[in-house]
Amino acid sequence: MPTLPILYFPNPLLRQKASPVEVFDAALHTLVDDLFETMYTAPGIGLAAVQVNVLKRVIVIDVSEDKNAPLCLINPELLEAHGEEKVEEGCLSVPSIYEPVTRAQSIKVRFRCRNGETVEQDFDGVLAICVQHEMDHLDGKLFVDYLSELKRSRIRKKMEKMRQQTL
Ligand code: GNR
Ligand code: NI
Repeated sequence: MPTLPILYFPNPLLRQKASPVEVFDAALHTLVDDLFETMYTAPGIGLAAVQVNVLKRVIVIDVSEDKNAPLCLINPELLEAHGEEKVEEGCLSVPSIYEPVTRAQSIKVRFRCRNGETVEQDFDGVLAICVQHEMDHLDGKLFVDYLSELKRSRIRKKMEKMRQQTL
C-alpha cells in the first residue's frame, strides 16, 4: 500500500472543497487504506483526503496509543455540538506548528462507513477535537484560520522558508 504525498500550507489546493462520496466501491476502499497508511506513517492521529489532493469527503482517524482503533468517516455531518474547550492543535499540512484552538467539547456526527452503512456517533475528548479538525479540511479550512492574521502570516513565512530548504 503506497503512502500519498501530503500538501503543505499555504498550498491553495488545501482550500478546495471536497464532494460527497456516492459510490462505495473497491476504489474507495483503496483510498481509505492508502489514507490510513499515510496517516500511520506520518505519523498523525487523523487525515482528510483533501490533504492528499483527493476531493472526496473521507476522513481517517486513530487517536489510540497502540494505533489499533482505526475510524473512517465518510460524508460526515455535524448534528450536535456541546461545550467549548481550548486545546493545542497541530496539522500534518502545517508541520512543526502547534497552537491552541477553541472547539466544541462533545459532538454528535452522522457519517457513512466504508461499506456505506450510515452511523450516528457521539465523540468527546481528543476524538471530538480531531473529528472537528478533519471535517474542517473537507471544506478547505485549516486550524491556522482560527489564529490571528499576524500569527498566520508568521506561520506562512516559516512554511515558505522550510519549503525552500527542502527543494
Ligand atoms: O496528527 C494530528 N494531530 C492533531 C493534534 C491536535 C489536533 C488535531 C490533530 S490532527 C493532526 C493530523 C492532521 O493534520 N489531520 O488533518
Ligand atoms: Ni490537519
